Amino acid sequence: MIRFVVDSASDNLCRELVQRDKEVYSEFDIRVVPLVISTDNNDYWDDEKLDVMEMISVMEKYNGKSQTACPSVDSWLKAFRGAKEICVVTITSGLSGSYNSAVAAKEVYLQECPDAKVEIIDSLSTGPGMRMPLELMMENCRKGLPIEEVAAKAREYIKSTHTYFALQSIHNLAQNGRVSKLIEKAVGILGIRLVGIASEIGTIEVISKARGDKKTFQDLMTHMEKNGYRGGKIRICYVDSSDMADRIAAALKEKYGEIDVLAYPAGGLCSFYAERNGIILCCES
Ligand code: X90
Repeated sequence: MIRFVVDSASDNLCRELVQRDKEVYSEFDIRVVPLVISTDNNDYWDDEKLDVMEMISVMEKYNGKSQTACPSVDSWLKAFRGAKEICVVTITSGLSGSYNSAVAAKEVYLQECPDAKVEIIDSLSTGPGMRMPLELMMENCRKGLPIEEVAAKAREYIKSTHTYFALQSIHNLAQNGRVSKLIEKAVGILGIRLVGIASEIGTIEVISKARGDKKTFQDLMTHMEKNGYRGGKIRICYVDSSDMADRIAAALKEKYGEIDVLAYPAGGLCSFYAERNGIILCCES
């Protein structure tokens, strides 16, 4: 059986999802490797014990510097050990060292276990953009496809999806050098959201600065449709803003009929960067 290993940017450990996916978790061998979010006083491991909303509230009051760290080679290795066939999905290599760390772990693992097969997939995205290829891999695994094909299809699939986001604050992204200071200045103003898309190389690309919920919503929809969305699958994670996610889901259902859409709270890593009222959405095309 293929073991799936993902880093915690995939939101997989968010309590609601674990609860919801109980059967999936018992059917497949899934391991989640945590990233860590740190302040001068605290390390928050992004695992099932993390109280995400509590962390967000502390961060909002905290004036010092905070940062994140991707999984070490060793923590990937620990998650690999014992498996013969492994498919890994990482957060985008355009913003994190997680992919490189997983690749390094693969090299070590193949020394230990030369006949193992390890496929590392760069999601070029985060959150729902990691969950979507993972779901596809599970379907193809159920169909009995060999690991090479499971991975190849996931890589192809990633090219046919888009990740969008709408963020009310990009303080943590800017503080950690993931967006330019110039972009940061444009947000910060009350009621303005930065609407953007994951670029082809998995970095942050700005679409617009939207004032108010209605405009945010319109800008998202316009770009999704412009880029080819026609009623395919959608996954959304949100930080304390299920209303925006529900609204998007309802509008899409009205237009396209019964679509496959699922919204859930973001895990620790995505919540830290997307911040309160942020949403990240991934859709087919
Ligand atoms: O290695 C690490 O420390 C993790 C660094 C993660 C950096 C950014 C995560 C961004 C999360 C922002 C909106 C979605 C962006 C779309 C992906 C290109 C949320």
